[in-house]
Amino acid sequence: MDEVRARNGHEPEFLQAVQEVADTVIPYIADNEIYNGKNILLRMVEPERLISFRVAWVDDDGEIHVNRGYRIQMNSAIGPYKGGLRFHPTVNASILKFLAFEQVFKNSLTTLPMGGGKGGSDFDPKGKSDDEVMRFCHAFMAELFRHIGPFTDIPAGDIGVGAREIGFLFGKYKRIQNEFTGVLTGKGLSWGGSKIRPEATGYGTVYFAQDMLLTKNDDIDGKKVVISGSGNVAQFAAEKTLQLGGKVVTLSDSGGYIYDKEGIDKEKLAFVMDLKNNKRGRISEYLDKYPSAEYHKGKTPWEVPCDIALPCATQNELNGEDAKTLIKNGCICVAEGANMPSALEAVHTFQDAKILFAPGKASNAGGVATSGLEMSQNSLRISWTREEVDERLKGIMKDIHDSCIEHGLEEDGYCNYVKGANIAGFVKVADAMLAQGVI
Ligand code: NDP
Ligand code: 2IT
Repeated sequence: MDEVRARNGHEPEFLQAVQEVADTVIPYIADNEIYNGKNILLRMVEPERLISFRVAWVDDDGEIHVNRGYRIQMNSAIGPYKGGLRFHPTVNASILKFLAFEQVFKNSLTTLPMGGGKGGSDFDPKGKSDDEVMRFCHAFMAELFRHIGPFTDIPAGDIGVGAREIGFLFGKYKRIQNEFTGVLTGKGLSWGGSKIRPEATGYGTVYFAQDMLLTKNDDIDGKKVVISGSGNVAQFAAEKTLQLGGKVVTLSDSGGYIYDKEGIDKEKLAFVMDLKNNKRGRISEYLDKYPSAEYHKGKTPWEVPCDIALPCATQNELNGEDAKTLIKNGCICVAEGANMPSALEAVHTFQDAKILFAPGKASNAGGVATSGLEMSQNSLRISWTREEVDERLKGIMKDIHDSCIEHGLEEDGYCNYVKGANIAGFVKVADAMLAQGVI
């Protein structure tokens, strides 16, 4: 860690992600001779390639803007780089390096042959017209195209990058390369996309929560569920929770959260999806339609009593105090839909209380796993049915859960899913790196 800190001291999110892995993987390396003296973890924390580039574009008033674009190609030991693109004003090298680092372990856990990468820009899509978003995406791809390809690096969506942005990015790539290939995932169904990919991260998170609860002979039916975020992951986590008989009482965005004690049912969720995806509105507008709900401006939903918490917005959105409040109010299970939403102190608080806690790299892996299934379908030039993709997704989430149990079960029977996910993810990548020599 000293060497990692010395080299990356100005990157707090990246150091946090590395620390969490180091805490569990270093003891494992010490116990397993084949990894000794090979400096594998030190190699894994250095990106294979870090690309940063200018993105200049013109707004609707003819004004020129400059944003910074990135692609971090972290590790390709077990497959081509794979991971999302994030468009958000907070994007910087630290955030993308933490996401790319997590992605390496997550992709390894999926059982599919994918390396890890992440990219994006400090561009803010909020308040921009469709034409402005298109011009930005085209300008972004005008540079990114030379660094990616269906056998090299396959980007997808993340915060601020959904179906609309993937369409513009794909169109530009195809135009420049004169090639129709599966270079991006999250594509539309009529041009190479996979069924269930939009749903996959949220559904997978809930399948994982269900697998965890099953170890206690319990399930989601009848449980009160608090969800943060109201974007892609939150929406489909809510949908699957409802299908399994759970009661969703909160959703949020960066402005605050809504609390609907009667429950956000199917009809109310359809309203939220239209509000966020088509009208690009704010979650506070939920009250215009459902005035009996409460809006808590500037707050996160962790103060609402619940059985299950699904943080699905962004990194470090749940701190140590929030974790204590959740436990005090009876929460028994936390599955992360977002990447690193729980601060380290919160993770330790959950683990000390011995409640079920799944880190994002395990519980939100259904998104990238289904991206892997989209790549397979593109290579085969066929498309599987909804049922077929959903069954595979369920199977992958169960396999990830089994891997966590295999490496994370402690003597008293408590499963440390963080340890399990880190070690299981590490072993596959480390073995490939050993086989490939000093690279
Ligand atoms: P979206 O852009 O669809 O939605 C993001 C949601 O999180 C919005 O409700 C947004 O609110 C909220 N949010 C974003 N930044 C902040 C912030 N700083 N504070 C509070 N709320 C915030 O993104 P996704 O749903 O795709 O992504 C959510 C999380 O899930 C991210 O951590 C992402 O990395 C992770 N993830 C996504 C996957 C995918 O397939 N899409 C796969 C695996 C993980 P607002 O509108 O106000 O910004
Ligand atoms: O964090 C993630 O796993 C994603 N944003 C999805 C990546 C992908 O390639 O589907």
